[in-house]
Amino acid sequence: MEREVKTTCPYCGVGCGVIARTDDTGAVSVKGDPDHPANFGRLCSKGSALAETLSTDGRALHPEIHGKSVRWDEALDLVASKFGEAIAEHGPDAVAFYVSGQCLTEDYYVANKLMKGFIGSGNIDTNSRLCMASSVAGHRRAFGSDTVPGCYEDLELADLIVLVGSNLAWCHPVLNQRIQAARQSRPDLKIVTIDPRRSVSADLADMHLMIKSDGDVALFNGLLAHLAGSSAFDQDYVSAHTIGFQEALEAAQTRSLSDISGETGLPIAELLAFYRLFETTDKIVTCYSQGVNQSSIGSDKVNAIINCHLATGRIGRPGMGPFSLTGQPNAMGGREVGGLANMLAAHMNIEDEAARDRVQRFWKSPTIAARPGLKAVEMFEAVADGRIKALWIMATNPVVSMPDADRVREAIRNCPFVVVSDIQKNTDTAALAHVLLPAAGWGEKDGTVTNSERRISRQRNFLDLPAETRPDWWHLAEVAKRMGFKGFDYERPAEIFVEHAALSGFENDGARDFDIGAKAQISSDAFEAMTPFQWPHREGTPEGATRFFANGEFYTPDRKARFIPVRSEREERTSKDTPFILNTGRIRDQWHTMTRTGKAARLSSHLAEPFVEINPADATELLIGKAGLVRLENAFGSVVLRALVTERQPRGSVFVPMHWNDEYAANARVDALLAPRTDPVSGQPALKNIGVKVSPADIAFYGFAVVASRPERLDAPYWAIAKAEAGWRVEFGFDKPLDDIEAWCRETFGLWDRGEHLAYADGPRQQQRHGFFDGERLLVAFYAAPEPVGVSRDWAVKQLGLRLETMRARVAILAGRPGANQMDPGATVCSCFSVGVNQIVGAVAGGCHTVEAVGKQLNAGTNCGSCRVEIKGIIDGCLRQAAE
Ligand SMILES: Nc1nc2c(c(=O)[nH]1)N[C@H]1C(S)=C(S)[C@@H](COP(=O)(O)OP(=O)(O)OC[C@H]3O[C@@H](n4cnc5c(=O)[nH]c(N)nc54)[C@H](O)[C@@H]3O)O[C@H]1N2
Ligand SMILES: Nc1nc2c(c(=O)[nH]1)N[C@H]1C(S)=C(S)[C@@H](COP(=O)(O)OP(=O)(O)OC[C@H]3O[C@@H](n4cnc5c(=O)[nH]c(N)nc54)[C@H](O)[C@@H]3O)O[C@H]1N2
Ligand code: SF4
Ligand SMILES: [Mo]
Repeated sequence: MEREVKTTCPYCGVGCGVIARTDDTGAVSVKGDPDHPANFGRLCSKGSALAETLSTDGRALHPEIHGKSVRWDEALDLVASKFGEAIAEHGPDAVAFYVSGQCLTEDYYVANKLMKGFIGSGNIDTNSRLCMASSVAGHRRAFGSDTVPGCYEDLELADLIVLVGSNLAWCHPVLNQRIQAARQSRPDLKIVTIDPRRSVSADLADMHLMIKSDGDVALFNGLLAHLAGSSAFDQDYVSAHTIGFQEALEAAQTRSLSDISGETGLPIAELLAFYRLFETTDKIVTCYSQGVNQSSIGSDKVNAIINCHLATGRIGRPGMGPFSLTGQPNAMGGREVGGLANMLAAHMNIEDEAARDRVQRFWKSPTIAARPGLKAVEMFEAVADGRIKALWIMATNPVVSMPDADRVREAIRNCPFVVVSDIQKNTDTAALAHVLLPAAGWGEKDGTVTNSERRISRQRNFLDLPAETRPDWWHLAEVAKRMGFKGFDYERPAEIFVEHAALSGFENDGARDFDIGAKAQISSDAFEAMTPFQWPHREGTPEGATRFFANGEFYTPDRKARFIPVRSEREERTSKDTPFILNTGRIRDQWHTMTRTGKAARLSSHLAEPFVEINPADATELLIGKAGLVRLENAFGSVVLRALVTERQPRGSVFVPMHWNDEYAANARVDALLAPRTDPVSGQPALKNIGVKVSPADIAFYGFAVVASRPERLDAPYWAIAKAEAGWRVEFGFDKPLDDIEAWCRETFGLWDRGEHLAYADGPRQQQRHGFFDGERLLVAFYAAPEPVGVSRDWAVKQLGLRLETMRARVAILAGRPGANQMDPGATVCSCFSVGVNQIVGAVAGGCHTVEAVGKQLNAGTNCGSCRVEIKGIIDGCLRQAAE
């Protein structure tokens, strides 16, 4: 029977509403929920491809101990007894939980309650430490609470949006779509992007400040000094609702304009243009993300931004305010429950004795953590030096995503007892688990998440739990019960949610920002039917849009905000041996460590390989050819990646996506190169600025393969594999030519006695082409050459699914490109409709000179719209070429 369920996207912090439809055959399709106030029906490429990531390929389906399936009881008993023993022998601080902004609020709540209230340690931290900690610290320093003052509507109401260290177009695409739509109706809406590289978001901006890495404190201090003497300064607001302006101003004034120009790398004229725009526009929202947070001076960057909004009173009013964009679907929910090691619960401070007493009374718990626990980087250091005897990792993949990733891997490997709760079996982290607990994934689990604008939405299940998978809260509650703790007899998420809501309102009386007391009494049915709402939602108040701080009322003891004097300076991270700045981040169609998005062919086609973006002049100087392979290294580690030579990258700096890992590439975990260096206030690691050496990789022979089934093991100095429609595509790099390619292929691709073999070698250019067929079906095509292989990848992968009836068709595979009568779509640009660059070029040649016209003809860019900038670039390029 056909069924539609309203749920929420499990990827970014925009928190889009999704309608999942299951048809008679059980097939699932998704569309945007037109009634959800985050997206009003829109979705991005990742959201629209959700149904393609639901297969049980690679799923963890049974509890395992040392890789062997066991009964749940056995696994849970072992976890409870190992944690119990470690605590009995070494005390509660000898155990730790490392959880995730991808846990639902209910999972998170139970994890925090168990660790802080029952085990009695603060040692629960989360991947949000790598993500939101500097924002949390900045908010708490300025506002006395971790409060995001505004809401999404402000982005549409603003006249100026400043994106600081945010690639919104790729990382919060639906917010970008909302802004672009607002701009269509109000072309005066200006956008400024502040980013050391020209991201796609910078392409969309009216002004791009190509700032030096970590130049932001200088930039915003300069802005504060500028505003102080301008008409934009709001003396009334500053006097009535803040303290510390003078000290902050003095700190800001220590730099002259030319100092700021030096520290930011921006010409004075550009600085002044930005400062004047900020001065003369009233309705400003400053959005910031990881270019701000993931820095050794991240908290100061946050406060330097907030200072400018406080000084102009532009906060908490429609169209105005500082806006921290959250990364993960439930980064906010995790902060609400107190999932960070230095928080307690429900936005109460762990250092506050009265708060500890209040939470302990509420939980009726035997104990309460007396002090903050270890923050992520410290936690893995404690694992490495043996202080942590038992570690539970849930919904995060630290072997890939933590800085100093090789050392983190060793630490986990050597830890006496490691539990991993994950949905996938073979992640780089799950591979090291003593006990693997199979978790329910998106579509199977049930609970709530909170998005960037403090809106709480339901994630609902519409699929049965596969095999023995169980939700994360259940893993935790079962272990808690087995450890002898009372207060974990939950039967469903609704019971956990109402307890969390009750704690938020408990002895609150308006003293704490986070209060959803109005939901403390709701029934399971009401929870089931709950529609998205913003917090706060105090008992006895109506639901509605909420903003904070237009009239002060901050959460400090005197209810005034604090200006924070910020004096930190940008530090040079490069050296003679490591002269390049390594910057890292995200691409449009992959999510973090790819455990889900890597399953969708559509999402793997946009950028199918780990790569390093490098400026053409640097590439030339280092003798790095177009599509050559490059080694990046420093004292921490090394990686090998494909060169993407591009003007988007400034000289002296390279950009690498964070996504690739050992499941998808030989040696591309970029976090192996990152120092475990953190912001002193927030403990957030600096993931965007480290020195590296860049050189051509020692590769003498290249290969490219399309294969019908994934090879068990790949062995080459360089390989990278990506899902394709009817199989996989694999890139190779070897340090010397292969002697016997047929034998190598048979061994690598498991074609022992199978596969009719066709081969072609091009003598002078030493190109080799091999095809292996099972009747009319292509099993493997392998192309090799002494230089990067010039095969049409997108054409080649399409051949996997075809019936190659004639010998002629099979021989044509060896050509590596389509025949004269066939179209080569070229590299995918629009992943929603699988439209390639050549098709777009064709449409332009045929007279489509606007993005809309191309959309009409090919559908490209008409769904999520994330590729519209790229399409425009292709049109512009074609027209320019035609004009030259
Ligand atoms: N497609 C996709 N979307 C995602 C995610 C994903 O994995 N894939 N992950 C989600 C998560 S968890 C997060 S946290 C967000 C992150 O969202 P973003 O923060 O927007 O993404 P990043 O690419 O990490 O970094 C943003 C930009 O910061 C710039 N930057 C680097 N150093 C500096 C600096 O010193 N100053 C300034 N001003 N800018 C700098 C980088 O060049 C980069 O373009 O994305 C969320 N959305
Ligand atoms: N170099 C560099 N490193 C970075 C960053 C960067 O910009 N640059 N960004 C940092 C940031 S902001 C973030 S947020 C992190 C993200 O890094 P991670 O959290 O490590 O990345 P994910 O791939 O999202 O990991 C989620 C894991 O949970 C599993 N999973 C999915 N759903 C569920 C579920 O319902 N239950 C359970 N138990 N498991 C589930 C997935 O299979 C996967 O293994 O990376 C950080 N690391
Ligand atoms: S913007 Fe995309 S990834 Fe983010 S919540 Fe919406 S659909 Fe999901
Ligand atoms: Mo994040």
